[in-house]
Amino acid sequence: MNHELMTRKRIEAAEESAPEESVGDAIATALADIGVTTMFGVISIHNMPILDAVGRQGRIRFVPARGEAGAMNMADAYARVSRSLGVVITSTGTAAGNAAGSQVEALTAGSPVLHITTQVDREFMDRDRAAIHDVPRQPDMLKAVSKHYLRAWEPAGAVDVLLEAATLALAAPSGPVSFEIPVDVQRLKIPRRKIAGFPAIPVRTPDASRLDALASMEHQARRPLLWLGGGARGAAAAATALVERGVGAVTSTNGRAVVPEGHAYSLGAFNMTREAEEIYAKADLMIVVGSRLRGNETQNNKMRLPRLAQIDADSLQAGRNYPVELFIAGDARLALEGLLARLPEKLDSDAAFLAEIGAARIRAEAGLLKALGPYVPLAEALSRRTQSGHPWVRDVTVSNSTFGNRYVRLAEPRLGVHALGGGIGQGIAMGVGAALAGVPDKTITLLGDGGAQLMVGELATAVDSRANVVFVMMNDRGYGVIRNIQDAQYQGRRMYADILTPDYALVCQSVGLPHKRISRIEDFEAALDRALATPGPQMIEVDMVAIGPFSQSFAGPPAGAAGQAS
Ligand SMILES: Cc1ncc(C[n+]2csc(CCOP(=O)(O)OP(=O)(O)O)c2C)c(N)n1
Repeated sequence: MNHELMTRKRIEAAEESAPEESVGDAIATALADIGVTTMFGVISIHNMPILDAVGRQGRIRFVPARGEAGAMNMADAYARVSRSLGVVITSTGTAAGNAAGSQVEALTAGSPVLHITTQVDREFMDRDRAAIHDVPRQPDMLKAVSKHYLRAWEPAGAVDVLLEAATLALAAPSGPVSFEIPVDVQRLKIPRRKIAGFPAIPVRTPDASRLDALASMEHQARRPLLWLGGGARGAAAAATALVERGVGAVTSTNGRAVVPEGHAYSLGAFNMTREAEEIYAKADLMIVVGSRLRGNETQNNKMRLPRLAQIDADSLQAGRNYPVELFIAGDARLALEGLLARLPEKLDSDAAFLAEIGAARIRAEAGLLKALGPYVPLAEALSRRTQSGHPWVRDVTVSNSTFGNRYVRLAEPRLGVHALGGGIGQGIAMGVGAALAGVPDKTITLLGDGGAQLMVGELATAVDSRANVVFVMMNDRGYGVIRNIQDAQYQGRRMYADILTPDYALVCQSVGLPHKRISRIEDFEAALDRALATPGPQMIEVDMVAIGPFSQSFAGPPAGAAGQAS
């Protein structure tokens, strides 16, 4: 060991046993103490007291993303797949702003993400004094994309504010929480302290008399259905038990696999098909659990649904999109367990109705396959693999809107990650975050060539972090869905959709990412198996120009329901 290194080690050892430590060190310690093992972000002058401590302490794996948008997507996907807190750290100003678009997605999906961001020194903060990296109304920006926003004003309270932010992110309805800490606060000293694990997360217990009322509605119903959303992800066992007793099920895209996707009494996520509408027309009760009944899954709330009861952890969501006869505020799992306790082992449901549900799903699946044309073997190969437990991450691309979102089966709800808010370009980073979330099976990530261009830099992060992910890029050279919408609604005027697409073989080569281009669909399955069997990131590029179009073109959601169907 050379002299300089020995001196540094001695100083570090002395600092570690000192009764005081910097707030930056205390933040790093507290995160590790509450169980954070991985965090994502970009280092910068305003967060270096924290990240230097993270590095020195060596208790948390820090994944350096190439941009804050990617870092946020990584933390979001990590949170969804690990079912724990995702942590991202950014710098103040532009850096926090870069994360904002991806934080919209975390907010939409209700992901428990802790966004640690910073501020200029307190004497310049909020005053428009033109400090470097300053944005005078940063809190307004953060509040707009956060479930909650908290600032650590003083060193003495910094760790407690951090713990509160982490707790708020996880408490249902979960969501991203921004924690802002000025850089001068990070440098100040506070007494050393040890945190004994994660603070208790408050759980909202549903009201017993309301559950009685729901049980009596259920008793009267002969053709009951559950509509399960992302908020029901933690209630899979209770939801499945209800289905076993004779309640049919349908899920939102974010609630997929809350009930096993191939269950005979489940429509899966085929929730807006003609077959589904026929089932809704026959049902005499629908219990909506943890779902927003989103516009792109209900024809902008025009789709006819039966008599509704609703369970949600957020009482502000009561009847927001459809009028409901009964609303129960509370935790989804506790509410469904409470309902099970009030119902007989076997419900007196109409057996013919239940049988029709599975049959309707099979018809809907067959209809979907017909629309895929040459891509049927690809969809089938992916579905065969994902069913065994691979995380299935998808960007907004035609292949997801058609088959990825509903046909390719999930083994568990947490294994499905997609851009719920419809924003393109988040798939590469989400694939990295999902791959680092501790699932042994390799992550499979579906990309479009247009969206991928927003985040090519994160391919370097995938390689650097040795993320165990296969990227499947559906390359139709341009914005396919936009072209389809232009054909359907704008007399084929191809404005701004035929963009230059990089040569992804060269892009991959430049960062050392193994790449395989497929020009014949029959080569896909073997390439997928090879990529799954080889550790580390891999890219399979599907040349859609060579293989040809889908047999039915997908032109987005029905006109009037703005945005890309997801
Ligand atoms: C952040 C964001 N910007 C713009 C859009 C509009 N948009 C929706 S799909 C799309 C094209 C995506 O192209 P690609 O990734 O190649 O997938 P494809 O449609 O070809 O399947 C665009 C620009 C969007 N949804 N999100």
